[in-house]
Amino acid sequence: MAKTASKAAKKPVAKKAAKPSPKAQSKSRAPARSTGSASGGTSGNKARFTLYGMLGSGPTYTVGLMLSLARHPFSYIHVNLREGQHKQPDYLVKNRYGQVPALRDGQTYYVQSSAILQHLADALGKFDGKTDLERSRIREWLFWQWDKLAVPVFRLRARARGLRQFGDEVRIMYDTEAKAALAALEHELGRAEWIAAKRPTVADIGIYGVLRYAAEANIDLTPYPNVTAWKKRFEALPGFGTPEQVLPMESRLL
Ligand SMILES: N[C@@H](CCC(=O)N[C@@H](CS)C(=O)NCC(=O)O)C(=O)O
Repeated sequence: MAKTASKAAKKPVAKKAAKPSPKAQSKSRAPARSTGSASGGTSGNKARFTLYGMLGSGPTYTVGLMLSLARHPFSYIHVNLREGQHKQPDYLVKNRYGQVPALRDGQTYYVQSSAILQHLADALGKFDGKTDLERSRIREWLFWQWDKLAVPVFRLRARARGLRQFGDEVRIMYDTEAKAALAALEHELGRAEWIAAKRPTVADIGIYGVLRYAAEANIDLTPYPNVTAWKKRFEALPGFGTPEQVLPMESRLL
């Protein structure tokens, strides 16, 4: 956790690794070889997990948030998107899509934030579904989130930050899409406290990782009282942290 983060976080990430599930224990823990690259070497890195990402990235935050909520410390490598590090061959071997985040677990790199969430839920035995039906619901919501919610919210946020340019017609289209997605979520959260089960799961974490940025995308959540109440409940979970509390600005090896 970044210096500033450790002070501000309500309940910072535990210093000791959480006890892994038996499933997780059977997985390789051998540290990956150092890349020695501009994308960040991991020489001397003792942590099981290394997150590659960027503080401003919502999908990177989602993965950091999961690790924070699971009370699992992680090393962090800052990937400089402005300098195009995410398109360099030494990063592309970690993430074939040339995007952040990537998560190293032992010798293996995992990519796509929703897939990483599911890997972590499985590996750590936390925020997962307890039955096949719950796990299926979680997958549904994580697919829905990228299909209907994340795209309009992140595009509008990128426009507001000057990272993407498009006219009012497109802005209105994304705004309409975001509102339709929020209406669906509002309806669902009128029936249950958490999105996919009777307790928080990676579906909540994935969706929170998008809605955290609603204000930056100029999306007002006040017309959605169930969503607003759920957001508050989520922020009260032990281990919760804001992006600045969860992600360091610079690389950090444990
Ligand atoms: N679906 C991907 C989205 C990742 C993504 O959009 N990452 C952005 C930063 S927030 C990125 O790397 N953009 C650079 C690019 O796509 O070239 C995930 O969930 O991991």
